[in-house]
Amino acid sequence: NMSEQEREFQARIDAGVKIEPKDWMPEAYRKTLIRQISQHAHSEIVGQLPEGNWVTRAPTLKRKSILLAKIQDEAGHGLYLYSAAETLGVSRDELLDALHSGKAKYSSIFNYPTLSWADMGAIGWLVDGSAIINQIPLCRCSYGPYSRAMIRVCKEESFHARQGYDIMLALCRGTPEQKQMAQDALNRWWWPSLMMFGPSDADSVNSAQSSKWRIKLFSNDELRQRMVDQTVPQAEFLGLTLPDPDLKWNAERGHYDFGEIDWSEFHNVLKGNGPCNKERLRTRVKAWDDGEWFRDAMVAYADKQAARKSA
Ligand code: FAQ
Repeated sequence: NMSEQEREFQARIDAGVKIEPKDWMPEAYRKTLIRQISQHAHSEIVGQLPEGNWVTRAPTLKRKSILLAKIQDEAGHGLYLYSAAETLGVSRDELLDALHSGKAKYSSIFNYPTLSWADMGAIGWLVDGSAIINQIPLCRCSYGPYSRAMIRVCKEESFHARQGYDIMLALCRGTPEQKQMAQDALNRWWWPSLMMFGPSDADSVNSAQSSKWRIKLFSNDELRQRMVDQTVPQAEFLGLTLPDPDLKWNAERGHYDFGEIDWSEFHNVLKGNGPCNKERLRTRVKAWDDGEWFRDAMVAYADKQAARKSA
């Protein structure tokens, strides 16, 4: 029992027409987009923290400047995405409140610790690699501002993935200890990276509606499979082993079969009980509080300029 307006809206989506901020849209479409885009923005912002831990410990000046540039890109993606969410009628303050009070979700992946320099390699390779696989289709999603934001974001993510793989390559061509560091990082980041794609299709509550609205163009499991198929040969080239005894090429399917994901771990991280959830949130809130004087100064300056102009 769709209304006439809803039928027209769905017809535009089916015809591949982009929905723009001032167009009529069902309330649930608006809500779903605010949910996904804001979670995505929060992920970019919190996602700076695990890598931020390694800026002062990067092995060379070159690696340090690359890592800094990458982390700054993530900040830019976050701001871009908050702007896209704001076009849907929500304020940035509301979104940040939800993040800082622990109400909002952000990607599970950023609740794992970064124990060695090799983790910078594994994150770029696997986490940014997964982000690209998830986000390339979003460049064609139905909501104009989100789809356009994704184009630049994906270009930058591909630089991030390359720099990560380059770190892994350097370590794997180094001493046996360095190669072992790379293997250890891969062992720890592999399964959490597969969890980034979300619950299995059978358990994904939002998938059916989001697909209808072309917010999702491929299912969680389809994209996860794409990630596995793409990454296995890359691991082989590095001479590293993926930590999954069930991983095997399936000629009939034309894909790699892989083992069962530990969904209890996934749900535990989503509930706030992952290894670093509390630390990440604490660090994020502290950064926000520490920046208050600066935000206040900006507002005071803007007020002064405005007063001068009207005087
Ligand atoms: N972590 O019904 P579905 C990056 C939630 S990349 C936490 O399948 P949906 C770049 C989900 O929100 C990472 N929560 O949901 C970077 C939902 O909860 P809700 C960010 C998760 O939305 C790299 C519930 O579970 N990328 O930051 C996760 O249809 C390196 C049920 O799930 C994006 O956000 C998870 N892994 O599909 C930065 C991409 N998975 O809201 C720094 C855009 C699921 O009902 C360094 N987002 N949940 O309470 C999406 O494509 C989708 O939102 C999915 C989830 C695929 C993540």
